[in-house]
Formats: sequence, C-alpha cells, structure tokens
Amino acid sequence: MTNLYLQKTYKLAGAAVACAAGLSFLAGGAYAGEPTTGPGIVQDQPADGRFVKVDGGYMVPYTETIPGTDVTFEMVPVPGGEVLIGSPEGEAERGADEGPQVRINVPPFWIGKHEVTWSEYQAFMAMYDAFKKLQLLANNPGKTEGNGSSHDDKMELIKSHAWSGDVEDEWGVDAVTSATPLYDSSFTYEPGDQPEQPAVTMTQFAAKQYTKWISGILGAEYRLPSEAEWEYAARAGTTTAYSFGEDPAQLGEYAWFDENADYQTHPVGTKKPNPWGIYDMHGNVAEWTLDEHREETYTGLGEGPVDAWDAVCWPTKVFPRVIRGGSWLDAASLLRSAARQKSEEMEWKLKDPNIPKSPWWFTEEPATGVGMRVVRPLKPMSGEDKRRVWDADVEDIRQDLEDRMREGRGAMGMATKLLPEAMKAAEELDSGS
Ligand SMILES: [Ca+2]
Repeated sequence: MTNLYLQKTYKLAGAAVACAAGLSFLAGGAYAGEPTTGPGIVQDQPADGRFVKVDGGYMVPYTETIPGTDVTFEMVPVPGGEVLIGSPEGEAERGADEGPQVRINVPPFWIGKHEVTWSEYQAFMAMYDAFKKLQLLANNPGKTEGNGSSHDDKMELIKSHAWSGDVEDEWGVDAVTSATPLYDSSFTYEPGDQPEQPAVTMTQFAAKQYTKWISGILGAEYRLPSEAEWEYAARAGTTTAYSFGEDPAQLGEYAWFDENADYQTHPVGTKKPNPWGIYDMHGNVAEWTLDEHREETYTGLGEGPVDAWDAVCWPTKVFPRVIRGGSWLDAASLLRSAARQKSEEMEWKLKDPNIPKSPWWFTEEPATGVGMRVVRPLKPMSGEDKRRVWDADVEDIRQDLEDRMREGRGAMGMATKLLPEAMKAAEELDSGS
C-alpha cells in the first residue's frame, strides 16, 4: 500500500546555492509529483474577506479539522510578491546578522492564522501510543480473535500503517515518527498547557515530522515556512521594524512579550493581527523555520532578487537553526520582523536525562518560548523538496532515530488519509469488537 523506498538508494543531491552545499544524503524522486490538493481554492471571486487571485481561481482562508479529532486550525492566503528581508542599517537594536538587506521573490502560500496550539500538537503526540498499538497488532495477529472479511480488512489496514520493525527500509514516503512521551512535562508545560495555548519545546525535527503527519492524514502539503517566507508573512507589506510601525511602545497591542506576558504563553489570536490577518507573528512563541542559522546568510545571497526557495539555507548540521518572531520571554527588540534567533544544543537540553539527548524535545528556557506555525505552498513540492522539509535532514538525526527505533524507544507508522481508520480498526480489534 505504501510506496516504500530504500534508504540505501539515496544519492547526492545537487546544490544550487551556497547554503545548500553541505547536503549529504537527500535525493529526489521518492515522492510522486501529484498536484496540490485540498481546500482553500475557489473558482469565483469572493464577495468579501481576504483572497488572492491565482491561475485557476482564488486562494481563500479555510479551516481544517485534524482527521479523527474535533481539533481545527485555520489557514489564510498570502499573495506572491517581492520583499526586502533584513533590516536597514539605521534600525534600532539591529543585529549584525540582519544585513545586508536582500530582495526575495516569494510565490503564494497559505499560512497558519495562528501558532500551532497544544490541542493540535497533542493530537500528534497521541500517535506514539497509536503507532505502538498498530505495531503490536500487526506483529501479533493471533492476539485478536475473530475471522471473516471484516476482521481481515481491519488487519490489512493495520498492517499497512504499522512499522514493520525494519529500520533500514521503513523511512518511507509516508513514515513519520511521533514524539516520545515527555520525560518530565513540568518544563514543557510551565508556560501553559491549555488547548488554545501554543505548543512549545518541540525540536525542529519534531516540528517537521508534525507537518509531515498533518500532510499525510489530510492529503495536502504542509511544511514549516522558510526564513524568507516567514519574514515576508510577518512584514505583510510593511518595511518598518514591526508590522504596525516603528514604535515598540505600541507592541503590547499586537504581541505577548516579556513586558506583558506575565511569564507564560497566551491563547493564540488574543492580540491584534498583522495587515494580512496573521496573529502572533510578533511574540507569544518564537517560531521554527526551515533554515540553518548563519551570520552571513544574507551576504551570500547577493543583491537579488532571489527566489524564496533558492534563498533557503538548508541545514548541514543539527544546530543552529533559525527561529523567528521572539517569544513571551523576549524583549521587544527580538520581536522585530527582521530579528533572527537560533537554536542551541547544549543550553536547550540541560535537564534532558536521555543519552544521547532527545531528538524530539528541549527542556528549558528559551525553548519554553519556541513553537511553530505551518504553511502550505500553492505550488506542489517536488520529491526532493518533500524530503528536505519533512524528514531527518542530517546524518546525526537519522542515526539517532534509527538507534532509538532499534531500542524500542521510538514509535513510527504511516501517515496516510487512512491512518485514522487504521487506528479505529486497532481500537476495535483490541477491545474485541
Ligand atoms: Ca509567534
């Protein structure tokens, strides 16, 4: 059922720009080039509300329900256009890594109206037990009583979504790993654990697997934004330090940050949105992007304009990677549209008792202020792109995951549109119904 391929067939990928030069094992061709499917496109111009005219119709806002749950999330359209990323030399509190400014051409996409909340992320965390159950039933068919076509159909569905136990061959098209249960949830939930509060402390790899999972079960292509896409959406056509202007005195109307957050995250969407209707791009939680952080990223891009996808600084190592927008922990200057922050391995995992440390979770500040937001590009991604945005992208992460799967400390399964049905079948067989 699933279109598996062998890890060992990876070939070296071409590297188009300087930042991508270190790619080691990514290869194209593993994914079918199916057109983007899913909601958010209408044929006729909407009478009101935000929309983006594109070939073949109009991109519009839409709401999705995570299959198998009653959890929803909203996406809003972002028009294609050109943006000047980075900050001008005169901008107050400017970081050395914010220049020189570069012009970037950005194709249209949808972006999460809000940061990913705990209700959304916990649906993904629940996959740990679900995948373990699928695997147990698939490997122990005698555990379930019964026969007949209904029973056989259920087992077929379960087997096609369960991890077979073979690490080498299972890093397939649809395979995702779920986050392991939290060793000690007190760190992660310290800034808030309510359903409408943004999820925090996931690693960038875990965030990418979340987007792969949601893509698989919805049959659409979600991913993290690139750093340039993130800044484009944050600026929303503005060139000022913040999307509302230059004056940090107004920030409290738009953002949760160290002066008003009272040491916690806040329910998403409770401050004013930016001009494109996107909430909390400044503050609440800082947000993962696809890019590796380099001080000289923008110098390497020249004057531009550069296509957004060619501007991505594809990671060559696990740290540092770019997070954007600042968080409830940060001062106003780190919430500026151009401000760049980066992940740090040791400082973010000090309390993690795992050896080696968890590939899914961080344990302390400032990671308690780091979350995520998804985008969905209008143009379908190539097979190589999907590998880059969804899967383990450097050898260290891949090896770590394989070790954990072999040791029984991870869970894996196939994220397809039939996964919720397979989970339901597993529940039914497990309970003897
Ligand atoms: Ca944010």
